[in-house]
Amino acid sequence: MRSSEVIDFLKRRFPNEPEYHQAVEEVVESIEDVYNEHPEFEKANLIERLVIPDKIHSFRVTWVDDKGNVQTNMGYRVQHNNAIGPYKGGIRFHASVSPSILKFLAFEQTFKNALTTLPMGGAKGGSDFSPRGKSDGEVMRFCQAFVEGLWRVIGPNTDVPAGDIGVGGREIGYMFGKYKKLAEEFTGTFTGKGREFGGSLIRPEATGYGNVYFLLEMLKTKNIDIKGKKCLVSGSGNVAQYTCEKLLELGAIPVTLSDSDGYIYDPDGITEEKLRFVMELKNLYRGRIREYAEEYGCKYVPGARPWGEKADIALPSATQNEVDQADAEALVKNGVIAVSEGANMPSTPEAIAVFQSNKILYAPGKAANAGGVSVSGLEMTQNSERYSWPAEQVDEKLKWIMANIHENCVKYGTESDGYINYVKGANIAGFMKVAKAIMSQGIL
Ligand code: NDP
Ligand code: 2IT
Repeated sequence: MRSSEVIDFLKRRFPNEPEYHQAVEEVVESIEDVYNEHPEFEKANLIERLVIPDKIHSFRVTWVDDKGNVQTNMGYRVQHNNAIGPYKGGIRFHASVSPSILKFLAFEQTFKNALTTLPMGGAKGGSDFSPRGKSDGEVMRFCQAFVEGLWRVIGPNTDVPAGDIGVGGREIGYMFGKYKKLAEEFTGTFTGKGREFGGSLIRPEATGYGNVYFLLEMLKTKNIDIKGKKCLVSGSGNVAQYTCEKLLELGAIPVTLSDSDGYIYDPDGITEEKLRFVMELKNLYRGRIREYAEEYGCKYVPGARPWGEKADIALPSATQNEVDQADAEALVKNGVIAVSEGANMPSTPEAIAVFQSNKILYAPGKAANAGGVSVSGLEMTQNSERYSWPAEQVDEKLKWIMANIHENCVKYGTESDGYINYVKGANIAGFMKVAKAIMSQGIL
């Protein structure tokens, strides 16, 4: 297998899907050598079977807005691979959602889920519906219409969706309710549910907390203390909020947050009280991050990302390709020691090359943000047991899983000069697990 040929083939066969090509290229490049040590993989054409999703469902979603107008959106579920467990992965509602974006996310999810130690395959779904500016009623009617198109292809042992951009506790509640009604059964078919109906404690916190736990493991390899470190965080949604919460608990100082309109820079640090303000602003009033600057009198930069500010650590937690080469160069120039990705594929390939050639600690999303889906996996376990575990127990398991993922990255990613290539480590560890499972199950 030659990675360049695989990418050429994908580009010819599935043109105009740049995010999908980008995600596949990163993985295929780093597994090339290991793959070629196994002639049985080539014989089974494993690579094509691994990069092309098992199934893609697409459907029209029709709903009625508050003015009585009939609206349409597209709905999708990409079921990438179920070799090691039922399909599992989030649902994204955002105007930019396309088959390319969901194919990249489902592909990444397959390897991420393999790293978690739990039995979950990879999937992703969503819609080009934008919740921005929509009323609660509109969001509910949209979610219900979306599940009408989706419900037949999901189930507790088939495919278990969860949240992602634009999908949080509110949306999961509406989707779960509709699913329960259509399927006429109460099962754990969605994760990230409300606590009252089977949601796991710590699931809302898990992605952000998990990313900080992974960061701690990376810092440990260099005997660096997180206390007092200034941190650039992007986004201001679920992942960004709980990243800040854990950073604060550990004595680090988050100084930025952002949304799709711009970023705030608070040199005094985002304190617990200010974070509560952000949570209310974003989760209840659904306002803009600009309002933080108005409330606390700090800098707001419209139409920009926070990577030019001076800090020690960066935690991109908004969206894909939000850190480009120039951003990465600015971060390195300002002395950043670690970049740990809460978002999926936030760094472009050129940005990753800058981090790695400067030998800074750099963790790709599929390792660093795996805490979210890990606690989703633990929610599935609790639902199967019809039981719920205390928060401390879930948090302990999350810490253990993040440490285990880190250990695997070190095992498969340490280079001859001692530098830990976390991209290579995560990709090889995830790939080998899925590859072995596919090979054992025959040609399907
Ligand atoms: P939310 O919808 O809660 O928050 C997303 C945040 O990112 C918002 O502040 C949003 O701003 C901003 N954002 C979204 N799209 C863009 C864009 N195109 N440009 C600039 N800013 C943007 O989502 P999450 O916090 O759940 O997800 C954030 C990232 O983390 C995503 O990459 C997701 O895939 C990843 N992730 C999420 C997990 C989870 O458990 N939720 C698990 C693992 C990864 P605005 O309000 O203006 O839209
Ligand atoms: O990207 C991700 O890992 C998620 N959005 C969470 C998926 C999940 O099933 O919890």
